[in-house]
Amino acid sequence: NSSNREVTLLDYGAGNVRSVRNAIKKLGYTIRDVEKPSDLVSAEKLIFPGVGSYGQAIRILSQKGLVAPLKDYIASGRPFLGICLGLQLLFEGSEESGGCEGLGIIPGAVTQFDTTLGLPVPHIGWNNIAPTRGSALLDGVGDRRVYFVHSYRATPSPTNADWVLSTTQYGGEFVSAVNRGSVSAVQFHPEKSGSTGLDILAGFLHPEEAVAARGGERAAPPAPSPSPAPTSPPSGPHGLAKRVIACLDVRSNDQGDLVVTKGDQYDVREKEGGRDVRNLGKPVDLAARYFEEGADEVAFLNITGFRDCVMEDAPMLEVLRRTSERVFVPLTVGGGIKALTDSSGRSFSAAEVAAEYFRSGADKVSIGSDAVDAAQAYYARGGVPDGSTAIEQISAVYGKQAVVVSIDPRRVYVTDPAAVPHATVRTSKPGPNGEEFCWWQCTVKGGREGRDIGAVELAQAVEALGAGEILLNCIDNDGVGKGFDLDLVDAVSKAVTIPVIASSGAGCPQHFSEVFHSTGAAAALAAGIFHRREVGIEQVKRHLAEQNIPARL
Ligand code: 1PR
Repeated sequence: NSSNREVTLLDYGAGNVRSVRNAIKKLGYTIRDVEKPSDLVSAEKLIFPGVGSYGQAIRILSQKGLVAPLKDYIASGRPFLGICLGLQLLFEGSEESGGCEGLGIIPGAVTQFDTTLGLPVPHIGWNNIAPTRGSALLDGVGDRRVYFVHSYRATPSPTNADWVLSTTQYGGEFVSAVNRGSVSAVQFHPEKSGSTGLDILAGFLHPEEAVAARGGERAAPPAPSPSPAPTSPPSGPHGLAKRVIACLDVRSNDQGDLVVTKGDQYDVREKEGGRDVRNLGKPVDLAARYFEEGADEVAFLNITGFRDCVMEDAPMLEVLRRTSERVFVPLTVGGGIKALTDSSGRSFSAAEVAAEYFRSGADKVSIGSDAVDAAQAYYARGGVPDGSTAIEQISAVYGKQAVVVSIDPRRVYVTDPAAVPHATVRTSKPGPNGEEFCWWQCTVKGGREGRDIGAVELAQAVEALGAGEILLNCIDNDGVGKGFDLDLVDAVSKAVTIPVIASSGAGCPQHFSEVFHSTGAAAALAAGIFHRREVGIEQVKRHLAEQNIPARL
């Protein structure tokens, strides 16, 4: 007998739904898991977060005997919410997994985003939704951005117009939410969409209360006939926001406590006194503060991760677990992600190491030193992927959107580009001896060792190996507050098609607009100015909006 604060979760075990669980709990609900087909028969409110690939989802649901009970549940008129793949599976089928049949509840097929339009695929980030009619799910929140991560999408057509609840632009219009009767589904991730996402989940879990909390009335009356589905506001090819990311460099201090620290050009020790590790606060509290202040993502970098064994790094895993209960935007964790052997001699693959972090609440892992080795080995093999690297193995299991490569480059000036084997650029800031060219040397172990590979070549290699995003630091600019290295961000973002996160050097809001105006960066990350409360995240966002740069406010 279920209380009205209980929701059933259909987690078919193909991936991590920890953040969905956390969001449901945050809204005051308890979760009952579907263990067997009869649990669907007795469910009174069902959430179906789709993870993994389309074919795999259908295969597992069939093996577990859940397809027919799920269809019966949906037909029964009891409340249903599908998330991401949980929306796509309602359609007739998908191009993904070599053309695969879906549940066939909504007319139409799911297809891949057009990769020839010059827009990065997967579609990752905060985009707009344009509701086609009123609903408890989206009323009062339809003008706010939500977080998407996907490569396939359903498109609106006259045959599914009575289902379409909102559409979104990304190189064309796709279906971002559907609803008919008590059946709803969303392509975005409400559990990662900040307070907007929690409001949307609340609109599903307790519609009456949620609508009252959002201002009492349903915002828009139901449209008489939504056919054909209307188009989103004219915002160019997409309304994807430029992301602002707060980064927490974490390490143990000399007393052994995990603290947020921050260096200047990677030196995290106080300049005076006993040269203690700088302590800027507690990781979980600071991350929660950034979530509340509007960070689009939060990143933790365990800066001594190259020394530690993740499988024994209980404090960092605990930080993630506790953070993911309070932070409802994407969480990245880096430091020490690679295949390793622990002190008892047990070996773990990179995917197993990453799995430990994903289970603890991370949405993405960031690979630093190991990516440099991987890129060098890739070029040594003549530019052929061989499946052996952490990047390849983790992206094969969790998708490329879950794999970030963090680059720690240092600027090297040259007078004659022909004299070095690296891709150089003519720099806007000539060197100390008037050198007009430079390249950026990659380093490992937090800048301690330089390697004979440039940041541009590294970025290209890791894209080929299956990384989904580049976190582009710059040792020279780190903590200096004079702005991002625009030459570097420009060179790397031109060299790859995956999103590039500009990092290191932000000192004021103008540095963010500068990097977005003059480079192809998809996101910008800062640490020191946020930790020291010199600049607020909201202040950065407002400045971007004033500069006509799309931002999630
Ligand atoms: O090599 O896979 O174990 O990963 C280690 C990770 O730790 C890498 O992502 C590497 O960038 C990071 N790291 C290692 N040493 C340091 C250090 O500072 N001594 N921090 C370090 C990197 C750079 C950014 C920083 C921005 C913005 N920190 O994270 O937050 O530069 O700072 P700012 O806004 O204050 O200028 P592996």
